[in-house]
Amino acid sequence: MLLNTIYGKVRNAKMNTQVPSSTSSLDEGLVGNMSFKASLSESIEGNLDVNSEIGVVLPTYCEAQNIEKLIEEIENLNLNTSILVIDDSSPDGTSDIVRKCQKKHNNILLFERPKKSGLGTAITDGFRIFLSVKNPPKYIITLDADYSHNPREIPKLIAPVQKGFDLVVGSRYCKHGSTRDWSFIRLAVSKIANLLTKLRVHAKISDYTSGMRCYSTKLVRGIINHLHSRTYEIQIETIRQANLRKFRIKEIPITFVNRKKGKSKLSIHEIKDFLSYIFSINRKY
Ligand SMILES: Nc1nc2c(ncn2[C@@H]2O[C@H](COP(=O)(O)OP(=O)(O)O)[C@@H](O)[C@H]2O)c(=O)[nH]1
Ligand SMILES: [Mg+2]
Repeated sequence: MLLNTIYGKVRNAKMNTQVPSSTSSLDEGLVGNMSFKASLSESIEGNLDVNSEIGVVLPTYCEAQNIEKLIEEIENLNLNTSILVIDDSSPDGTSDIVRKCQKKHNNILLFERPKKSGLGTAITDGFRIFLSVKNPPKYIITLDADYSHNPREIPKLIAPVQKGFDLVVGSRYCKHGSTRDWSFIRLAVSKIANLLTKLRVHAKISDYTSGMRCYSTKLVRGIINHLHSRTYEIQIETIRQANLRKFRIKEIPITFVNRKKGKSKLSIHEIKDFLSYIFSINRKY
């Protein structure tokens, strides 16, 4: 079950020369079976011999104007990272820009899915891939790829996880957190979503929908089989599952800046999915 989602989406991706010819870099236990293992390693472009302390998952749909600058800034942090881009065959050529970055840096993986399949499944596919490599990273960061999250705030997120927290959420709504350049409507939608969530999920945080986070790999392993979100509700589901399992959660302030390039992918359908998830939450499960 663990990797079925990815397996269902495996396609004949263009191979990068860095992809190892054997599948030995994937964990047999997590990947499940040999044929899947082969399919997965053929679908991910880049060097699967990941041996980094930090895995960064970047979900992208039409982020051609943002992705290169973001990758370069993450590289410039000089942390021990592997960057995994989950792109949904963006028609603006995002994946080709990632391939260009791969020629410059050997720590970039690209998983190109055949069609737009939602932010939620992009994040869980990213988790599964990092859990499946032979040496999974200790920490997994998620970040929007539109530059709303400042990569220079990544070290702030990692520090508490290094001290024993399992999930650190970059929060716009705690003391010293902020949002910039968001429309009144967008801020109102976000605040209402957070208020509704708080009534159902009782984690001690103020921003349930922020996409900038650091997870311990232990937490991701503990909740992966309980994540079923297709779209933006993944942000709530991860916190809810972590909270139910008594993992330690903390938030730290971040500044969220509305994207300057490209368009938001949050559509009315996604808002509907999001609301129906919130209203379907049973407090006990
Ligand atoms: N792979 C993938 N990424 C997505 C999808 N929808 C949104 N994203 C990415 O998720 C991040 C957040 O989306 P965004 O449109 O900025 O949402 P907003 O910040 O809530 O307006 C961005 O990096 C998007 O490119 C999707 O269906 N598939
Ligand atoms: Mg955004």
